Amino acid sequence: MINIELTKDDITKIEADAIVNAANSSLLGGGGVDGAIHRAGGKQILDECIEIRNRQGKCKTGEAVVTTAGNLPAKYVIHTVGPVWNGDEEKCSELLANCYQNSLKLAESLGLNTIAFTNISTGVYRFPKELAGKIAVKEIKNFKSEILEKVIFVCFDEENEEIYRTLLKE
Ligand code: AR6
Repeated sequence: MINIELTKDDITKIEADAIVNAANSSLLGGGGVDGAIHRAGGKQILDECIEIRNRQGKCKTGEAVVTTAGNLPAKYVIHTVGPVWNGDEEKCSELLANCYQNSLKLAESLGLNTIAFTNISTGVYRFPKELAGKIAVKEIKNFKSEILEKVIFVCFDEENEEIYRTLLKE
């Protein structure tokens, strides 16, 4: 079973095998956590994102790609593209679940033991935080792995931290 931890922190400081970035489909960076990761990780991350774009085109919503973590303490950055909340609960929930599943599968295919997630889509993309938290926790709990040992939920704001604290007690 995967061990789940919760912390309130800046994900760029986390020492995990992989940290998961809430990117956009351009893969070319942006604001929020994406901006923070590219700023702290350095140009190598963007260079690899550009290589991926040249190879496969844009990253679709719900999918995930991996790059080096550059100057960050993590080994890899997994970039996933969350859905922009548009009120279609069923479709948005499915796409957000795909983000978690595809990131976990990618980490497993690389033989990684620890992975740290941001609260994907709950910033600029306006996904309701409570529902996003429920989906995140459910997807981790349902993921069966012989390789992954630990998932860290890295919350940046108090509201998300409180939501996850409650969800993880259940
Ligand atoms: N460490 C951990 N979490 C953070 C950090 C950080 N340093 N900074 C922000 N968060 P957002 P989205 C939290 O907006 O909603 C970007 O421009 C934040 O509190 O970063 O998926 C991309 O390029 C929130 O809970 O991502 C896309 O265009 C969570 O990270 C778009 O934003 C996600 O907020 C993606 O929007």
